[in-house]
Amino acid sequence: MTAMTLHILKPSVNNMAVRVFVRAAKLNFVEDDAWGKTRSPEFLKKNPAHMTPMLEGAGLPRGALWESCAIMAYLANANNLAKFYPAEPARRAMIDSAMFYIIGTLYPLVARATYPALGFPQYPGEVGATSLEQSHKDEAQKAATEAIAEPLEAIRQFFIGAHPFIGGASPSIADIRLAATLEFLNAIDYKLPAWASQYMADMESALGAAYSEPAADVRGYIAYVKAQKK
Ligand SMILES: N[C@@H](CCC(=O)N[C@@H](CS)C(=O)NCC(=O)O)C(=O)O
Repeated sequence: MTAMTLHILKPSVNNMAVRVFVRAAKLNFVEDDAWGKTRSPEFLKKNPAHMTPMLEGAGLPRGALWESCAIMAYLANANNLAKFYPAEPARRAMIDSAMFYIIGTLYPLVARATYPALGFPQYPGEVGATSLEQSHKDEAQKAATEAIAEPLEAIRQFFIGAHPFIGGASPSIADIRLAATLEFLNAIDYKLPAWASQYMADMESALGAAYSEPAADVRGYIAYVKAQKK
């Protein structure tokens, strides 16, 4: 089977999620580092949203697919990987619900809390992207940081419960998305609750190099950014 191409940006946790998944699932892929290319005419022709991760491969109706969770769900479906994304509708719905909650509620807070420290641009309309004084931006960043605890606890209570992972005994694509998201919190030395620190350790131990290798790119970027500030 021809290898699919995954266009990626190494410091990004949105990208890390898919990079971990394709390794954990042992899929046949090649990675293209899209650094500096996402706004090029060639890339925009394939993907007008200029977003990575972007999957390119045979069988995709428009030739390309973006959004990390959609890519993982598609690849799990296409390769019958029920271990990562259960086929039974109600169990699958829980994974979908967790992923949408992570992407729609948790990640925007993590982005507002960490992007200023990471040197990433914030989204239009957010305080951090305005010309307001720094004190307002600091206040917004603090509010976002404080708000992270609530969705995190909801995820623990509702999706993880008594099991080690959202997927139950083994990590699902929602777990991969959650763990990758939490990696960025190291940029602000966020103190995770004890259960979440244990969860992160369990994820890395369950997935091994499939997790550690892409995580090293994110961690390396965070270490670089922190070193610049010293
Ligand atoms: N919700 C998307 C977010 C993707 C995203 O924001 N990608 C950023 C990197 S973190 C990107 O590719 N930016 C390049 C650009 O916009 O030109 C996902 O989970 O895949």
